[in-house]
Amino acid sequence: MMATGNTRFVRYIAIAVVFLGLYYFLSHTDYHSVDIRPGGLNTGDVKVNDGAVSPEAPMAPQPQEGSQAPVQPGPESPAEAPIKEAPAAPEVQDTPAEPAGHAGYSGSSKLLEDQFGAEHPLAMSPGAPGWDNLEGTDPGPRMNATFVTLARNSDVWEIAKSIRQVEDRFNKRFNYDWVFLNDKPFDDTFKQVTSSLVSGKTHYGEIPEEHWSFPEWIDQEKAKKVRDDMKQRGIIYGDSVSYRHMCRYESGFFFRHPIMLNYEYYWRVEPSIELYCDLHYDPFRVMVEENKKYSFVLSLYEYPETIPTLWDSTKKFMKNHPEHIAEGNTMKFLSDDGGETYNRCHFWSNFEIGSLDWLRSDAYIDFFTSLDKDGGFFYERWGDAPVHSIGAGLLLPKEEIKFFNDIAYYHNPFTHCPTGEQTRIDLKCHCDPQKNFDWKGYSCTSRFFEANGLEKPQGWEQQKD
Ligand SMILES: Nc1nc2c(ncn2[C@@H]2O[C@H](COP(=O)(O)OP(=O)(O)OP(=O)(O)O)[C@@H](O)[C@H]2O)c(=O)[nH]1
Ligand SMILES: *[C@@H]1O[C@H](CO)[C@@H](O)[C@H](O)[C@H]1NC(C)=O
Ligand SMILES: [Mg+2]
Repeated sequence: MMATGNTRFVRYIAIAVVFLGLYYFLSHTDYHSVDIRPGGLNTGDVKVNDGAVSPEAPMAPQPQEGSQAPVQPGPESPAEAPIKEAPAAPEVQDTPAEPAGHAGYSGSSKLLEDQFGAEHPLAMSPGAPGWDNLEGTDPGPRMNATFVTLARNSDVWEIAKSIRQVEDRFNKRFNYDWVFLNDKPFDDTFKQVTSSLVSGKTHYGEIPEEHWSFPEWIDQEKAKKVRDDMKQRGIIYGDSVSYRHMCRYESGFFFRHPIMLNYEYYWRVEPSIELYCDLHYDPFRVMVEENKKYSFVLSLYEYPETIPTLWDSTKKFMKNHPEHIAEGNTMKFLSDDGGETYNRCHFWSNFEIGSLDWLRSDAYIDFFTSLDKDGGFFYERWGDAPVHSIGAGLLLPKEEIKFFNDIAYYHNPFTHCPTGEQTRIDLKCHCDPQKNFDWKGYSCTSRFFEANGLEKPQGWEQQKD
């Protein structure tokens, strides 16, 4: 009697565990095709390299070729998954009817906000409902958004470090997708390591050649002379061809990659960055609710040697396309003489949360296309940071650009550590406030505040030098 009962009990548990494991596996894996919309923007034929190892029959236990330890939990070892993984996935138990991270998702971010936002208001400050809930999956709505990283295979360990911090401080509760883009195919190590660290789905895209090469109107000899000259003058990345392709790609193409067409908002993450504070709320949702199109955490002055004629090209664009220049824009951030000259202020674009729909708008595309025709990505060394910044500054009304004080961030050599002692304690920050760059002489963030009539956070005077 007793023995029979026990056996049955054990069998029930075994079945339950297998199903949980299977469910966890299915809801955390995206080794199938991305839904890529045909047509739309002119992106050419692109090979989308989606998913990691053995996309066919991912259910069958696959022996790993040339394997080290299996870095990836679910997919490679489904036989182990139930025991190892199921208990560590509380979201599976919380919302058994919905895939994790996409509960109730339907339609555009705005629509979704109207449908579900009221039940789960953003936890913007201590004491707000949900503020103390930093475990488990966030019950609120998700935006139509993704992380995006441009990287080489050799960047794997530095991007792994970045991902881990983004996950620990934010995404483990939100499970947003992560798109990786590369001018070469990603290798298995890159895919295994990154997909094991990201809590959302991962997508791997190859960049079409026409987005990572010299356009036909570029004079190769002239471009080469510039690189030699810049090398002599010791300008950073001045002699690099790939750095120029990278800057042009980030300026004008990443948001048109077929995989990116599936999203409305992006958060750009680079290798080797740090995130220093807990994020209690979803910044994508802040962008949607506050109707922001572009955001930053650090700003500074550009090296003049890299952009001698960028402002001339910008003025030409403004003259040819007055219809794209926003009323109430942020020209004051970019120019001290009403647009005559550029003061070289720019948002540091290695961090960005922004609207893909804005980058895909006629206004921005016309702006980029006009600059691209002038050739400065190759005849000089225009960076994507001043290009995005001038675009945002002129094409958007100033209310649509956001400064995220709460997102503490480091990319060599600058730190944004939130101003305000109480803020840093509330957010469990581990950055040194003395290193905060915001109010120092070489930062442009003061100018942004002044241009927008914003009040600087308490304690900023103490961090001036
Ligand atoms: N696929 C690919 N990615 C690149 C290439 N060059 C740069 N990247 C990526 O583009 C982004 C910017 O490049 P970085 O080398 O970080 O440039 P940076 O931030 O100006 O300079 P650092 O101070 O060196 O970080 C990073 O995410 C890189 O991984 C390249 O040739 N191919
Ligand atoms: C997200 O946005 C993209 C781009 O606008 C759109 O094509 C896609 O259908 C949206 N996805 C969802 C699930 O609404
Ligand atoms: Mg970098």
